[in-house]
Amino acid sequence: AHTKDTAIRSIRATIVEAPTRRRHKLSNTEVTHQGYVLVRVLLDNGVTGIGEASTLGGPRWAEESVESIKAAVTNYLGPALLGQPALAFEANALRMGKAATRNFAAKGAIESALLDAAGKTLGLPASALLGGAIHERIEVIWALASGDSGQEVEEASEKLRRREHRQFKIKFGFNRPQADLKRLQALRAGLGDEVRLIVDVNQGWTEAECIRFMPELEELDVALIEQPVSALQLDAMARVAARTSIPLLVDEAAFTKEEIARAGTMGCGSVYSLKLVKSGGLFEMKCAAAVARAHGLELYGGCLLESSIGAAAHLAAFATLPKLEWGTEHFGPRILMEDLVVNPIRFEEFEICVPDGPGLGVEVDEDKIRAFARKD
Ligand code: MUC
Ligand code: MG
Repeated sequence: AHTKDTAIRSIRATIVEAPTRRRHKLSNTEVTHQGYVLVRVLLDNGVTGIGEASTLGGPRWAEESVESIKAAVTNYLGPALLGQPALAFEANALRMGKAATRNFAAKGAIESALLDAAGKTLGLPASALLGGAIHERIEVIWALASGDSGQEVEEASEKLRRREHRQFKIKFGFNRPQADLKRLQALRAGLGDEVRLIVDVNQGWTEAECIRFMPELEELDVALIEQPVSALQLDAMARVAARTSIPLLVDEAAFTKEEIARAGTMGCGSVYSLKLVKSGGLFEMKCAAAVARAHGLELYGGCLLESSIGAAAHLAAFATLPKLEWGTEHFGPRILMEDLVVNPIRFEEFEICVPDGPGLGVEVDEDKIRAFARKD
């Protein structure tokens, strides 16, 4: 239906601040609300599409803030696409690349919205436009980030009991390393030896701290260490990777394909975290996966605490990858007090279900969006 006229008529951006169930801490920030920019595209055929750009505590995890994303969409990226066919994904990405360098979260949200609108027009899931889904469900990790080990053992135990998650990522770096290690000991003791624990330091340690504290992480059978040192210290990260028996996960250190290639060549880690906020588009995220793979890196489906809208976009691409060794951490829909869609993504038997409806397969909850929209 309406496939003839997929010209892009309008692109609008709305800032939304959605409350989280608990405080979520990282090395350099903490959040009680998730800041998103929702991008809506309208095509000439009357079909609308939605995409989401996620941030964490302002322009801290990456350089983009909700304000900068909205400005980039409204003033530069949106105008570059008006009148273009929604299905011209590659050409539209080129146009966005000419209109603005980087601004990956903004570009990723627009492309997601175009995939949603195109999929709805064609009656196909976004994954079909990305090469076709190979997987219907993906193992899903939960993050522990309150910093209170008693509360975290309780939270994780509940997830285990409900058979929602059996792998946990523990956020490090907002305490002294010694305090974080105590917390990790308590988690290992409280959750048992079977549970897979991953540690994300979010660049919080120096190389010296890694040398000192990695043996303890090995002792506690940590499965993966994410971005222990500064994203800019590739040499240090490579030396750390060479010293420890635990694989390192490259996160903030590599956004673009070139950065992934460099990190891979230098041996900065052996797993890569895929994120829309780093790739700037779902097609580009698949290219990132290929480059990482070609450098011998395994793949991890990263997140930035997206709602079901952003999670659905990531899942559409993840589902098309032959292999995602470490599964995904798209627990974002469940950390929100209220999700932004009327049909939240389902979590079953330790897995997240890839939506299979047209487009992103989620339906926006307009009341929630009105309630959480920033009034400015
Ligand atoms: C990150 O650095 O991986 C995603 C989940 C979480 O707890 O932190 C983020 C970002
Ligand atoms: Mg990380």
